[in-house]
Amino acid sequence: MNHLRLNSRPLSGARALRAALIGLAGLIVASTQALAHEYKLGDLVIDHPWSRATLPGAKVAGGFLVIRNTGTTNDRLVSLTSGISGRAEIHEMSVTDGVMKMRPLKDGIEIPAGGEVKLEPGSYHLMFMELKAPAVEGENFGATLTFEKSGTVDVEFAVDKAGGGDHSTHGG
Ligand SMILES: [Cu+2]
Repeated sequence: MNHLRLNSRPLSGARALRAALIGLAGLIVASTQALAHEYKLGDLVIDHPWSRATLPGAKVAGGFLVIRNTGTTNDRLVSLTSGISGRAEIHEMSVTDGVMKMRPLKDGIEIPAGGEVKLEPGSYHLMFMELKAPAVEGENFGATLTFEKSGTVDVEFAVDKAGGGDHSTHGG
């Protein structure tokens, strides 16, 4: 999550303070809702839900995020809903005989105690289907995630550019 790249040259106290303040100001400017946001639900931490801008006429959009389980019991992401789509599913992308395929995980994804699960392009992801509205770059859309033990949480997906997904721009 650290966006600062500190200069390795030794700094005097005053210069170091000034550099720190400038860095902090930059960090505040950079840390808009779209760049870094997280949610807590019981022992779960949901980090930076994001999506990609959809192309005209697209009927589906992906959803990506990281879920950390700081507790001592496993939990499970079992379902989600969103106003942006008629339905939403939890998917897994895999390569079978050299062909990328995705399939819905009807039992959801286990979030192991003390562990984390990354939903990211080419792997586990959320799929918003039967889109009612486009996902627009720079905007957010809401969704409700349901976990087996922890219950439900409302989150906002930050929409990146179409084809975006370089995690270095997302602080994680
Ligand atoms: Cu999918």
